[in-house]
Amino acid sequence: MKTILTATFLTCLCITGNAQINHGYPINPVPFTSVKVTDKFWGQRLQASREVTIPLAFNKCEETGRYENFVKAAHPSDTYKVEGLSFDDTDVYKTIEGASYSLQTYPDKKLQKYIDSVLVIVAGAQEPDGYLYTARTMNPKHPHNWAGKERWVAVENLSHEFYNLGHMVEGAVAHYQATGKRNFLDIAIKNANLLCETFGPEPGKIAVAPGHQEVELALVKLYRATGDTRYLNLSKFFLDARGKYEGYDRNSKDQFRCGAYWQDHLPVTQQDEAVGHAVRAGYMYAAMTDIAALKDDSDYLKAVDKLWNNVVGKKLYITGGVGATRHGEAFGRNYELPNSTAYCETCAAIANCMWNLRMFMLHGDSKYIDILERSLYNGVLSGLELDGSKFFYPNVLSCDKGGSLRSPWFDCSCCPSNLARFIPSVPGYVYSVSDKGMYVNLYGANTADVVLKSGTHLKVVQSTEYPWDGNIKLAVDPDKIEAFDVMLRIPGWVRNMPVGSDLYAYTDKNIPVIDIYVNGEKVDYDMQKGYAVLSRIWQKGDIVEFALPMDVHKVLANEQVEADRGYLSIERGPIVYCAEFADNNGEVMNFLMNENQKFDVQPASEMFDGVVLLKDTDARRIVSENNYTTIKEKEDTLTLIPYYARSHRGGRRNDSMVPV
Ligand code: FUB
Ligand code: ZN
Repeated sequence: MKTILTATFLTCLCITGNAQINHGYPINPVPFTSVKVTDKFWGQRLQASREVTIPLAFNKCEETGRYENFVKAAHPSDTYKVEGLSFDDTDVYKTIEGASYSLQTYPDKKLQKYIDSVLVIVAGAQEPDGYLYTARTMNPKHPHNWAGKERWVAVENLSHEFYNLGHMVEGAVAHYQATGKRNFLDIAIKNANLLCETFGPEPGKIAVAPGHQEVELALVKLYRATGDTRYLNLSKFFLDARGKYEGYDRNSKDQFRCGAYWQDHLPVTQQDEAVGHAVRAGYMYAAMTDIAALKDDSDYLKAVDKLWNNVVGKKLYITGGVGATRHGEAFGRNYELPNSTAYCETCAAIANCMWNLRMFMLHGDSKYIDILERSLYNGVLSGLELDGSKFFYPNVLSCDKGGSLRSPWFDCSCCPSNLARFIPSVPGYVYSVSDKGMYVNLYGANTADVVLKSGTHLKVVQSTEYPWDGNIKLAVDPDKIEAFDVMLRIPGWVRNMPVGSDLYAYTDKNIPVIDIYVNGEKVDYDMQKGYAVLSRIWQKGDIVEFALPMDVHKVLANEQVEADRGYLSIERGPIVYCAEFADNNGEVMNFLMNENQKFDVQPASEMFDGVVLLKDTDARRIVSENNYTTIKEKEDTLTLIPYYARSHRGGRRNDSMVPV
């Protein structure tokens, strides 16, 4: 017998129009603007993002004085007390980024006008040479206490000057691509140019390693948007600068003093274990993957491969979340994956998706999309209230009775604004193209206009009830008859490979054969790197059909994960499940599980946003009787809900999250 794995619950872009942009990768995602979501699951989330999350984040920026910081910076005074966090500006930038994505699919003049008005105050805060950092500019004599006395002296520490610029650039590129207007892009370019003039390997310039990575991947985006190679070179320069700083005590056991906290303990090409702050790491690994691809750099390539193997082999939660400890918001030791104290910051799950998309674009292997999908449906969505109005910062895998509830905002609100920008970008993760043809990576009902590398346009219509049902129908309509490959991802959860490492394994070892039909006829296909490759001459009206078996899997963690010994986790399709008090007579910790346990699959369209429940009507739990003198097993029904849907029915709120 195994006991069940948690308490309150239990876990058991580039973007313009339709053009393909050269990412420097052999595989390019189909821009999200070319993919129109037609299903309920993602349709609801996109709508909530547009109607709730983005307006809420803008309101919070106003209400909490984030806009006012820009106004103050336009009229500095040594009477201003610089409050909040040194990266509060980024919530404004990230929300503009999300709103810009939203504008591309749902044009909205009022929203565009609102953003323009915000950009007026942002522009007002920029110093004449391009520097833009309200935490200093509003009161240069007494800047924020993380800012350092002078510009950039604390950039290797907590000033976040480069982190702010990174989010500014990402927001500005998105805004430019959405609107064609340069009012944000020019601000970001001016600031980025100041960096190019100030930092770099040339004599007289400063060499530093940014204390919070983000600017590196943003500079790559700016390079792609402008073609200016200075940005690409500066990105690599910042990455190469890591591991050289002498200010740390490398032997210190305190992670904040040893440089590992911000991945500055070794040159990036020598890093092979994911350590330190998980969001910093995720953004850095994403940027390293960009450099590996764009500069064709084999040292970078080897490093990201090793880091990926470490994360996926030893440091990944079953939810696709990363970051085991609140102390330093950081990765733990290998196999250190506690459940009730898991950190799993929402931003880290987002960073994990961003990194894994890039790894796929580089290698064309579905194992990266498996991680992306796992993080997306579980680690990321768990951070978001179903109606888009509240957020989790850490995402624990188990908690006490009553549990915790999502909050509308935090003192440190990185996660809400990250969700505001990430969710509208999700349709951009569905399809990709290479010289060979089209990859279908994520499943969900949508229509897409895919431009192959040959220039041929495909109208693709995907029909499915995924993630609840594995039947998938794909209409592929090329505008001319052409030979190419359609590569269908056969998820790891179908192929007995939950995560592409031995960190997790299913108790059942079945690998079902997937029959694929084109125009009603069963076709042969090759399996390559996790894709069923359909090579044929395609023509208008071709229909592909197949079914991904949605078995309920019981998952065992590697024995070395001490926290999971004796526990099972349950999943079906891409969804990780949990048990919550509300469905289980107020108690879930005492259920017993075994490897032969069977679950009924019960659609519950009335619950949450319409979910599928898993029920075992023959489950057993341990109860005590006679004032704890007798312990016995009792039959009961165990009900599981999707992990992402937990914490909607009571608990405590914690709005005061700040970095530790
Ligand atoms: O430091 C900026 C952001 O605040 C980090 O990415 C989050 O982990 C939070 O600490
Ligand atoms: Zn965050």
